[in-house]
Amino acid sequence: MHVIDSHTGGEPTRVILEGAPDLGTGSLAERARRLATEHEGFYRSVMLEPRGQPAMVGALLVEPADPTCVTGVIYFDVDAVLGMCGHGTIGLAVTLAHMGRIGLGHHRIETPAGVVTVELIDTNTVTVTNIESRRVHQGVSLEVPGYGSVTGDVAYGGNWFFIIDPSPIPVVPSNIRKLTELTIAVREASIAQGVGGENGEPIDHVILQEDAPDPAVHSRNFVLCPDDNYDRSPCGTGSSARLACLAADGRLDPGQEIVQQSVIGSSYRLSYQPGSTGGVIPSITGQAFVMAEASLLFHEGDPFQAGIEV
Ligand code: PYC
Repeated sequence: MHVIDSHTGGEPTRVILEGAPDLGTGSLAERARRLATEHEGFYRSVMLEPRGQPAMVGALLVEPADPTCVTGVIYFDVDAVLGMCGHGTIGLAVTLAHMGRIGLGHHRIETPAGVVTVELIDTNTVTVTNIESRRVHQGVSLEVPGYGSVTGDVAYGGNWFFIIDPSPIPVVPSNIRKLTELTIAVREASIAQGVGGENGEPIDHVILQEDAPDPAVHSRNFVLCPDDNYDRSPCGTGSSARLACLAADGRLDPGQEIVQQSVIGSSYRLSYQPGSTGGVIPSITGQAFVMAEASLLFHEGDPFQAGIEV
């Protein structure tokens, strides 16, 4: 299996170029469902140690259904197939440029959540214009065992987010274990208490927000992903959901740019334009770097061919 690995603000993306199962034809959403239901063993083996690493997101390249797109892509982590992935799209654009498949300028990419646009600004810098993002519930209270009541917003940015602002625990690297435990408990409480998207979609990511001490930075976040790892980047789809909340609260004007930092201090520049159905069209600018080109080998006699499952 031929792969190219990159990182976006520290968050790894593995683009799969060859050797993946054939997902057939149909919409990207249908093919993503097929990947989720029929090929779990494939995507877990590519993400799990020893071939993968914690927090890694896979980007499986597929034929786009929309011929104006340079490629179709289906993102996944070890535990879920994702609707969209912002850091992954920045990593994918830099990887396609590294392969000579795209040049500087604008390109369309099809994802299960819809078509997104990337602008390759230089070898490493990309702006992603995401699908329309929206807040669907404001100020929802959850009873979180061991933590008490927490209040947050439910918003969509290509994945489903529960966003708590301000975080009850300081968003600093020394608290990563505590932040992880809290956000897992919040996600489990949201599922147990039936809090999700407008059609009952389960919350797959949880965000804790906090004002940043640096006046040049708007805020810092901690983002829990479906695989129970935290996003090393400020999370592109999470930042989109957050922009939808800031816009809905009148805390950020269209076109106004802010800097969003992750818990490890990597950053995105964010802004939005009003969407056509009451949400926002987010722009996310970040940097990615290609780290490795590799062939993954899966030997018959390898006891960890499927990855380390504990
Ligand atoms: O950047 O959208 C994102 C993302 C989702 C999961 C990990 N990163």
